[in-house]
Amino acid sequence: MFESLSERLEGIFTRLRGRGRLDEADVDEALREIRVALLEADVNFQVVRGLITRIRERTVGAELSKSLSPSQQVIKAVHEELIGVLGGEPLRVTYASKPPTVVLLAGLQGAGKTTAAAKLGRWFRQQGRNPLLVGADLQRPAAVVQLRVLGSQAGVPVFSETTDPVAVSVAGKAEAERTGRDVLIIDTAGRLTVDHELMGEVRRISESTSPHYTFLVIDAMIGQESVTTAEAFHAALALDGVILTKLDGDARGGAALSVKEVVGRPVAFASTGEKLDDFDTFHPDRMASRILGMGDVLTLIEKAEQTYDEEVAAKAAAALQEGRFTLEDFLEQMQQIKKMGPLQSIVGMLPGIPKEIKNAKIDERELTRVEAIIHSMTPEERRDPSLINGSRRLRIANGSGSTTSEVNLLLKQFREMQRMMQAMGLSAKISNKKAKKAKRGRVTPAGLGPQRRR
Ligand SMILES: Nc1nc2c(ncn2[C@@H]2O[C@H](COP(=O)(O)OP(=O)(O)OP(=O)(O)O)[C@@H](O)[C@H]2O)c(=O)[nH]1
Ligand SMILES: [Mg+2]
Repeated sequence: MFESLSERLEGIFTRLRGRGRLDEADVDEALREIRVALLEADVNFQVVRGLITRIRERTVGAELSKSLSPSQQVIKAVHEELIGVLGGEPLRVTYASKPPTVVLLAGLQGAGKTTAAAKLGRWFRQQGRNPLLVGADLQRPAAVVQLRVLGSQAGVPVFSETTDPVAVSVAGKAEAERTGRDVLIIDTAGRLTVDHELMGEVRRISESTSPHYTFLVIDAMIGQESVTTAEAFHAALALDGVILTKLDGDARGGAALSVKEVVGRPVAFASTGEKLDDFDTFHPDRMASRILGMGDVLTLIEKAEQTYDEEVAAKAAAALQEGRFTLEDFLEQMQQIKKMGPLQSIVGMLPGIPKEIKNAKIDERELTRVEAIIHSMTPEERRDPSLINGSRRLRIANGSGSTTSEVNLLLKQFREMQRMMQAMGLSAKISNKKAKKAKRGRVTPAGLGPQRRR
């Protein structure tokens, strides 16, 4: 998706950059081309109009930043406005104080609801939750079977019974309360078009389960059409967001770029394939960067500057120097790195990194799993992993949806890193002291004991 839009925009920007100074006519011409590119990508015309107006306001006649060239200024404005159109901030799920947190999925036939339900189940497990899936699609007998198959692949139990969709959903919620499942995901029947009967059904399910999140599942492949459908669903159900599926297809991407503005609700999750792992929260900033082409140094540097919290880095460096680097520091560092966007692009941005490292595959899902494992530990365990015995290990594995051997592997990797860092910290200290000692002409370095170990 977005390939042709990306190519078009890149072409426009390359031409802009080729000019030394830009006058108003240059910018207007570029904006005209951007407008056409967006319309051809199937973005809603009103969305395009708003976007172009805002970019123009920011680039023509406005006070230009001293640090950026005029063409960079345009690129920056396009980038930031795209992020806004895509929804700004990614979704942060807040959980119900009285579990379960109920998530209701609705959508047209074949949009990808059942697949998304299982993927969401897996995603919640990775967040350290205990979800329960409810098969409330009783239209087709095969629907519940499909959900059970996907649920078992995701490691999430499925509740269903052959009563009626509302009764199943209510019973599913009671079952979650009874068995201590803290997230309930309800998969509902699809419909060919916005049809009154089925819409009434999903509305009754909603009224009787009071969902905390109601997501509309939309197939990105059907373009503008899906956005109009979304408006109808929103009127009936008060949506919280959209789950956009089949982003791996060759859709032009207009739906992703229009949903937020037209429906007034953001894309919460995006599905990029049939596999359970092809799923994650939707990140407007990463998507905007992807649309503009990741080769763009400006956006990457800007992002790195914005998100890398120097304080955290300084704290970790100090911890490292003192030879105490805990799992908490480790997690904090990883979260910083994740905030900067796809790892691959950051590595690609750094100068002087050997090609074989740049091309190495960095698996962000691996990071997500590590994060889930660390999140499932108590603060004491994070500070002192030696507390983690067999039963604690099992609890952590269950809580994070991983296996005990994965927990073991993480602890082993962490110990190795800690040892490496202690060695580095120690040698930094020794060379510091040596330097000072040499200056003062003293012989024995005092107080330079071995590093404190945990
Ligand atoms: N390529 C690709 N295929 C997907 C994606 N999500 C779902 N699919 C496929 O789309 C088809 C329909 O998915 P379902 O999850 O059954 O859709 P549904 O909305 O539950 O359909 P109904 O229950 O009939 O309304 C299946 O073949 C899925 O494998 C995706 O992100 N990418
Ligand atoms: Mg289904």
